Amino acid sequence: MDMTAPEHLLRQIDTDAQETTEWIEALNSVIASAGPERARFLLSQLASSARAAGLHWRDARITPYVNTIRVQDEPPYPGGADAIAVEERLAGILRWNALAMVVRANRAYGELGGHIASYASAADLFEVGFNHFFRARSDDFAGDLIYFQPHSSPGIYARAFLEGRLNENNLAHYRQEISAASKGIQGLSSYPHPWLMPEFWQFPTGSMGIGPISSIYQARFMRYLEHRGLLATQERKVWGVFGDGEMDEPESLAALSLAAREKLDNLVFVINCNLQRLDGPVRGNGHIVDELETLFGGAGWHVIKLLWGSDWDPLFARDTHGELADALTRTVDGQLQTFAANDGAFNREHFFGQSPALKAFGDLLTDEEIDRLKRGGHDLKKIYAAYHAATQQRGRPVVILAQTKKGFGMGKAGQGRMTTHQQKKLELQDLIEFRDRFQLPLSDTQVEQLEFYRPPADSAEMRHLHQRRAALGGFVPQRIGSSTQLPVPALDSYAAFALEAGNKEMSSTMAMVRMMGGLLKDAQLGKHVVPIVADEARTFGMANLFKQVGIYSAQGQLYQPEDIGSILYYREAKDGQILEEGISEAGAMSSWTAAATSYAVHGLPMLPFYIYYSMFGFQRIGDLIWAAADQRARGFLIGATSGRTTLGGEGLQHQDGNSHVVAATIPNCVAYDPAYAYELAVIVDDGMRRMLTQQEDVFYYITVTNENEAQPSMPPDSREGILRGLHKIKACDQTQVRLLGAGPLLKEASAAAALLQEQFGIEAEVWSVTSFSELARDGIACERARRLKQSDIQPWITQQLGGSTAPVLAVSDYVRGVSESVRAYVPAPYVTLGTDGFGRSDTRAALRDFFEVDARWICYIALTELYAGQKTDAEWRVIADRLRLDIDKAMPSHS
Ligand SMILES: Cc1ncc(C[n+]2csc(CCOP(=O)(O)OP(=O)(O)O)c2C)c(N)n1
Repeated sequence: MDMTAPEHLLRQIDTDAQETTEWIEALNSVIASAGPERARFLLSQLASSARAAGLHWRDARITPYVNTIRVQDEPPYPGGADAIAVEERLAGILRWNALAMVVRANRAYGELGGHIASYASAADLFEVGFNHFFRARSDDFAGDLIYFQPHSSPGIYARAFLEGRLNENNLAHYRQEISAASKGIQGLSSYPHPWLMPEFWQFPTGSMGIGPISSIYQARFMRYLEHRGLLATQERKVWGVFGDGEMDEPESLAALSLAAREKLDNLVFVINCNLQRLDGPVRGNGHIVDELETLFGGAGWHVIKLLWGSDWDPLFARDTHGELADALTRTVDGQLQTFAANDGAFNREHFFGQSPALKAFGDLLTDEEIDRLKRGGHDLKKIYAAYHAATQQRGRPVVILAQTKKGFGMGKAGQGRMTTHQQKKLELQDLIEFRDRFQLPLSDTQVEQLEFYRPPADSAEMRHLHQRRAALGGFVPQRIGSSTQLPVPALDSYAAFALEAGNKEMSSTMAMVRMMGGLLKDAQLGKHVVPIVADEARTFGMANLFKQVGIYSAQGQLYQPEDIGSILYYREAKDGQILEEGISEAGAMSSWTAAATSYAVHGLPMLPFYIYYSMFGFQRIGDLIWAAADQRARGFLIGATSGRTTLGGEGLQHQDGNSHVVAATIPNCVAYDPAYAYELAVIVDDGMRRMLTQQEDVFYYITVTNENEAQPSMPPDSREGILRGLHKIKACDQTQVRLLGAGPLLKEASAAAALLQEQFGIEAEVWSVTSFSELARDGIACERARRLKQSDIQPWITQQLGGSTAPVLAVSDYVRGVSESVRAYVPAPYVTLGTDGFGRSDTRAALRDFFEVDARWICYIALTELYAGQKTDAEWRVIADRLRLDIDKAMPSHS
């Protein structure tokens, strides 16, 4: 095996040691006599001279593989050695209970899964947070926000058990939420899910990468609220504890520069660098810590490397020639993992045995001591020093790169093993060794039975735990869901133009933006509205809002905008209301989530409207939307420029015919595809009432388009139908066919009805479908209730279309799957038309012909339904010619 470290880990050769020493001594004397500021100045001068001389020198951004915080700079540990000893015992107990929870569940039901090794490695990082830093929400403080590494959740439950917030029954029902509920017990969700444990978890992090990006935008949103004078953030911190493997997710790193640019010193990342992910090492042939140091440092974060425990300090103190630091710098992560998986004797031979100088270090320790040498992330004192430094940092976010051992304490069964991530069963001997390792007061029988252990109430551990949490304001995590209601303005105060449109031409996007403008002006609600865009405000005609409410910028506006004279000028302001996120849908969505959950996280309800290209929503950032749903978000997602044939010109990657399929799969997402401005107004009004007044944990997805339409006024008695998904807009005496049109294609359905009447003498009713998904949900619920003998109520769509047996033809600008979803509830022959296939660039007329959804195609298909088997092929060709249709063309989804 070639164990040579890669080039970048090798030390550069020193060709003149004496000269090097002179330079270093000169620098040291400047630091001693003139202070660090002067030393930094001189170094900058040297760097610029080097540049001027063409040396192309640049700081490598990687510091040696040792701790950033020097021993002499470590603060004393609160409570001293006694507190450390108690907290170490607590961490051992928590590790045991977390392990027992997972192993028990899997003994009973091998399929349940769960993780032991991740929390085993993270326990000390969490404990220092819980005992000294994570402040709870209390009467006078709104609390720190903590994003927990998802698969460490057993440890968080274990702690809540000691705290008395969960009982043995809860722990015994880890990952058995349904069977627990049937016994009247709260089961424990696999990962942090506010939907499933709404009084416990605040932030869903189970899908890796979502936690990091969400926490950054949360910290930024707190600044936004503060700068707008809506919330005093009281130096509250956002803590994110994440895995080193998780950092490979693009979302994890996507917003690092935003955090630094916005100087988010209210944000601390703790990255648990146990050097392993699920399959194996994160960077077997390098150092993940170095890589992250470069990335975070380069983005402008303050980086704290927390690599080695206090028992290494005496060794480093003797390392005057840097041999030990060098050896650690040279040892790649794959090898560090092997060292973690093996005992003191192995480490003596393979690490300290590398050179006589290293051997001398090894000789200072017994095998047992070598075995117990701690990594920084397992040393409470070192962790405390890092966290303390992080909370003192001003002007920059902080990342702590904490080196740990995966499966810490799991001995041969798991520590540092390749397979440790998925280990959920342990042999009795391994369990006994674990007990001994953490000196747990459990008998062999108790160990075998995997008994949970809670020390007596008057024990030092329990007193300490409660006293520390009391000092920090209570327990975390904890979610408080209820919120103050916000008054919803009367509909005609901001949407009269839509309700009484009188056939004025406008697009639904225009109507949406105008309503938002009105809501922003509302005396009470206005300041709670959060318009969010990802560099498309002008596309949606929102430029007028720039001036009206300003674009949020923590720095205000440090330049004179080019268009200052214009009434729509690009106005950035510290108290600006629009969140302009640049070209980052993931960032904009994270901001939306922060705003949409502010009611619970900050006790301050906000009403976000994120307006975006509908194609770049569910399809691109669907997982962030799913997480927002889990987090019980309340707000509006506005899918603009929607409809595969309605967004002319833009082509295959822009034209959305899919988003309503995905929206329908999210249980608390209420989705609409309205045609008219008045429908939109009714929907927005209803959404606000449900979310802000009735406090329902739902959010709205509404598609709007950029096609100008003659907007009719609202017909009387149409409100219920609009909200339930279907209402009639053109009746006839003796209908022969019913045409259902959704969103922008309602117009084509209406035109088809006219064609049928004028050219074929056929009477056609026209219906507007505002939401296939609401109709389908209602259908599913009614059908189930009927089958289970719970109720006989018919679905809304069945009731509405039940008065006739005339065929029904539905058309939408989405794939047929959307309109097909209601087939079972249509009490007549049912035909669907949709836009299955790839979009392409052309005019709306050409696209609607291509996808066979324009008035002529609707007319032709309706005739084929009405006259099935009654005409010859030749006669159909005549009809097609009359309608100028090419019935020999290829299927759109195949071309
Ligand atoms: C988006 C996503 N992909 C994959 C997973 C499955 N998964 C859960 S934990 C894990 C490994 C995590 O490794 P790391 O972040 O290093 O954390 P550790 O457990 O080592 O502390 C994986 C792949 C997931 N939860 N989310």
